[in-house]
Amino acid sequence: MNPIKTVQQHILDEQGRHPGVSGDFSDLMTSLVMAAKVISRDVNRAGLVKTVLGKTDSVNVYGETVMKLDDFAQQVICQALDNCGRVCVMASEESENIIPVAEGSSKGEYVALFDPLDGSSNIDVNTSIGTIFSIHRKISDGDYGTAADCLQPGFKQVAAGYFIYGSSSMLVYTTGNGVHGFTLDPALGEFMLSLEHIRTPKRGKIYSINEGNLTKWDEGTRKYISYLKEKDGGAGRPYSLRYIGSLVADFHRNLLKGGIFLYPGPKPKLRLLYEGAPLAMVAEQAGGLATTGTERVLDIEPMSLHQRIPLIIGSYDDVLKYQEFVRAEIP
Ligand code: AFP
Repeated sequence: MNPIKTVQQHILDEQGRHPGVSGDFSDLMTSLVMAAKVISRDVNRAGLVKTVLGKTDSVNVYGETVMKLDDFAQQVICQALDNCGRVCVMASEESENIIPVAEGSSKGEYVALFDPLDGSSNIDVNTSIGTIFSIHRKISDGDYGTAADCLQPGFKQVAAGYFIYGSSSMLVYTTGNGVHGFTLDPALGEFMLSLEHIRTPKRGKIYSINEGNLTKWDEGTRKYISYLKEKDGGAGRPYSLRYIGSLVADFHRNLLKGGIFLYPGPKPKLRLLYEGAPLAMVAEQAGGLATTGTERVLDIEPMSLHQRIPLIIGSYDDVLKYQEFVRAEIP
């Protein structure tokens, strides 16, 4: 049985053990957790409170219609992090430019990047969605953070993780000292430790990819997916296909059960800063891998706030095997 521990207690314990984790970081996480509780409450009420369902009139930087809950989640997170005073700058999948901290907020030493509501096209159909976050240290001089603070490679992340709003709401996060899961107890209103030191199976039996894009995939991906479908009992094939279309939900299932998630090139969709890098840190800390096919995701030097990358992430042996297929196609 897991010890009875709230996420705040866990963060404080980590702070004692881990020299990279400070009291300021605990404050930041406490604010993020508070924001997630508010978002979780409204996601759970979405079917009842029609005002939070549906679309707004605005379009985000990718030309997608912004859902009302996306707007709401973005505002809640920005306010919570502004108020905590530990963040110098923010960036979000839903905002074209960096988000400066509000005037009057004190200027913290951390940088917060987030996808406020990943999988938002699933909001109206009661499917699990989530918030993904990535925390860096400020590297620029001066009081306020800059774009350079946001454009740091994933291996420099101080912490990363996600909240999933599903049959229950969970937080899964890492500060580089393993991956830990917390389940929101609705009666206590607290995220309670439920999965300590999550390890993802070295190899899975699940693959997750949008097969409708088959004609757009590179040759290596096409051959790899055909390989997974071949019957070979000894090697555990064929694999099962599971694809929700909500990255947090697909990633979370594969993290716990083992498997591989793929959103390959040559026209990638997922964003490095808000999806790829944070989930790559979680995957690696749980014993898995994340690659573009040719490059470790955590090593990529970001060029822009909304850079997209091919993302292949999951169980160690499965991702290695995928890379073999991709490399075989490189002349
Ligand atoms: P939305 O946030 O617009 O629903 O997009 C979700 C997402 O970014 C990610 O969560 C999914 O894994 C991926 O897109 C699904 O994309 P496809 O619909 O192209 O398969």
